[in-house]
Amino acid sequence: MNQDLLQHVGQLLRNAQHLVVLTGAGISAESGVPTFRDALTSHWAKFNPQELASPEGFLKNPELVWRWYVDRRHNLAEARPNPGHRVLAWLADALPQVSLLTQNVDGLHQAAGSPLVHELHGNIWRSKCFRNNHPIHPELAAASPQAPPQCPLCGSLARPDVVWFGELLPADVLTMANHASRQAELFLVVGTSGQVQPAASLGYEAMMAGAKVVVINPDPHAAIAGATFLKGPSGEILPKLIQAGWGINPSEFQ
Ligand code: BJW
Repeated sequence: MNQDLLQHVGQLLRNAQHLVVLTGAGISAESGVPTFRDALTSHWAKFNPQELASPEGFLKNPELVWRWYVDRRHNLAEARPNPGHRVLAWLADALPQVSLLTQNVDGLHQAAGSPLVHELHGNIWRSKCFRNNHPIHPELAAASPQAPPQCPLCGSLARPDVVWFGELLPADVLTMANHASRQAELFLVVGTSGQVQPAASLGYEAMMAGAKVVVINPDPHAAIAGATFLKGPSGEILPKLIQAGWGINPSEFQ
């Protein structure tokens, strides 16, 4: 990694009045959580997204979809935040204004101590009913690992409270994300392939409004034209940026 570039971005971070961060599955990869599109180990390398992450797929085979999410929750219960999550939580205290936008549904930013997390694609730990979005109590959801239980209020099937393909993102979260992106001075894009809309447009929106944009990802395909690209895993790069900006040893975030 180019040390001058790390120093430069570390200073940008240190001086940022309003930092906006957009995270994707890659920030949780070092916590052992599979990404969606990486070859071999990702979810979509093994499963068809239309079958598992769409309303049509759920209606076709609710048991299959429900069990996939039960398995993912089971695996996530073992996952712990990594240095990347911890750096972002630390920044919330260190800078005047930080807006954390995540596409992740895993709750690891909250587990790391980030005080306010704007979840664009929902949260896997919550369930709601398919027809009316009635909240489903976590105990009712956990008591039925093989098939979705029925909603006590309307009888429709329970589903995870996440955003599937073809569904609208929560309007309040998306409005906030658009607003923050246009106000950002510095915008970090961490661990996302940038293939899923509308989240993928936020960095461009920020750039159009005058923000400096920095992408952190091991895969150069994730680079954005006009943005600074830092190649590497976020659990390594983010602590190095704190070292460059504040002189804090990266081991503090281990
Ligand atoms: C590391 C790392 C390390 C590895 N450190 N990095 C405009 C044009 C075309 C299509 C559309 C459009 N507008 C809307 C659409 C349709 C659709 C869409 O975008 N489709 C595209 C795929 C073509 N969007 C939607 O349907 C959205 N709804 C919507 O827009 O409503 C209005 C509308 C509907 C229909 C038409 C038009 C308008 C909803 C999107 C919902 C996405 N849902 C999912 C599932 C969530 C629930 C669950 O978890 O099960 O969200 S799909 C999946 O993708 C998940 C993720 O949040 C999302 C993004 O993935 P992410 O995070 O980028 O992961 P990966 O795997 O792709 O990338 C990981 C990256 O990490 C890689 O780059 C690695 O290199 C990197 N990495 N290790 C740092 N250690």
